Amino acid sequence: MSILDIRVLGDPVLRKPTVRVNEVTDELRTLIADMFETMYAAEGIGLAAPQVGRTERVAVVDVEGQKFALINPEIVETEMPLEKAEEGCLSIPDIYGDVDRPTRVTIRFIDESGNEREEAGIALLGRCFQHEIDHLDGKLFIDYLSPLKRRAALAKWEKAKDEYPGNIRKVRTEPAGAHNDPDVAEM
Ligand code: K1U
Ligand code: ZN
Repeated sequence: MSILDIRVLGDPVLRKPTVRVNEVTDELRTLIADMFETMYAAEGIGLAAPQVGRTERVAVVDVEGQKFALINPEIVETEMPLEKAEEGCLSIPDIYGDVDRPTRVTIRFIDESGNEREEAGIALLGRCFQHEIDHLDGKLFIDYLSPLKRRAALAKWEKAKDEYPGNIRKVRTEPAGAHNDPDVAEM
């Protein structure tokens, strides 16, 4: 398995709609395994294919042990009211904003075994399903912010984006216990 580079805001791949998958192959399962590994290394709860430079309609999610590989996911039902909560994005590091989303969603997708499934998600799981499906449609959480908050988020990003040459975020793995330890050399 491999940890993949994450594409950050400014990379056109994040704005391209994805292409539906026709067949669940071993190559696709390898991509999914790599996406899970990358998501865990980056300490995220979800990751969509465009975030690793791919155009397949595929995402992975793990919210509190509820783990899903989502192939061709679609939202089939949403339940109101809207609920506001803070979101971040592995492709826009250190930028956060409140997003209103339906409280509960039902999604339909194909799993890694090729079976069609439906799952309902509330709270963080429902939010994560929506955030990842948005990625697959070229949409980012900052698109939901008010003009004022979006401008502030983009101004903050302008200052930070030079840390990511080529719009690439290298995800590092840390040996256990190395986090914030100045005596442990960076890998
Ligand atoms: O797709 C991504 O960019 C991953 C993103 C997913 C997400 C975050 C917040 C709400 C909905 C979806 C992240 O995982 S960013 C990391 C993060 O914000 C987070 C991590 C652990 C618990 C809660 C949030
Ligand atoms: Zn995101």
